[in-house]
Amino acid sequence: MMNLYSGTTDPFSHRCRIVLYEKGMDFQVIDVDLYNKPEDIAVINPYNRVPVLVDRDLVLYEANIINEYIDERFPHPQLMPPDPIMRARARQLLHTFEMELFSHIAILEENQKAAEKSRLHVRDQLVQLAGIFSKQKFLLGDEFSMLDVAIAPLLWRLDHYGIELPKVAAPMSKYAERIFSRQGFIDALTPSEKVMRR
Ligand SMILES: N[C@@H](CCC(=O)N[C@@H](CS)C(=O)NCC(=O)O)C(=O)O
Repeated sequence: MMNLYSGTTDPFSHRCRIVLYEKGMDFQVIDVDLYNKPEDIAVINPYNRVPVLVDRDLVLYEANIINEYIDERFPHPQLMPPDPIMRARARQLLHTFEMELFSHIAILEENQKAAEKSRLHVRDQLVQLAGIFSKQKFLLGDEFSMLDVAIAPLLWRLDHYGIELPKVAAPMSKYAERIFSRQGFIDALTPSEKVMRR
């Protein structure tokens, strides 16, 4: 059985939990309190961070790497596109999300002075992305994919991060609700995450 070491409020661990629950497979989530981190995390991940996936002899860290492994081991429903060109584009976009969204989330959590600039940057990026949803239901088309998994923990935490979407981004808010109503998403929320959003 796969074991996921997962931070109870960590957006990256949240991504992996979403994939595990969307796949409906057998796994165990081991809750990690980031304020009181057990020493064994540093033993299995040289960067001493969560999430970490342990599947027998295989130990993986980095949320997107873990998620691609789970997607390949349990291909139904498939979350990465089957076509190599589309899959490469999806990976490129996953990288763009890290650079343009999640690196700014790290700044706003750690550096109060730079926080407002990062909030505005994330808000503007989400406003730009909102245009996509006039044509399709999810980021890569009409099917839920790994791109939706990657952005969902951020959308869930917008209030928590103090980011307010303007009216022009209403399609983004509707898209977020579409994700939040999925059973896999609901099941993946920890009690601490459930109270993050009013
Ligand atoms: N790029 C990594 C980011 C993981 C990460 O930054 N994890 C943080 C929590 S948000 C962590 O475990 N930090 C260690 C600590 O807070 O002690 C991933 O995608 O998994």
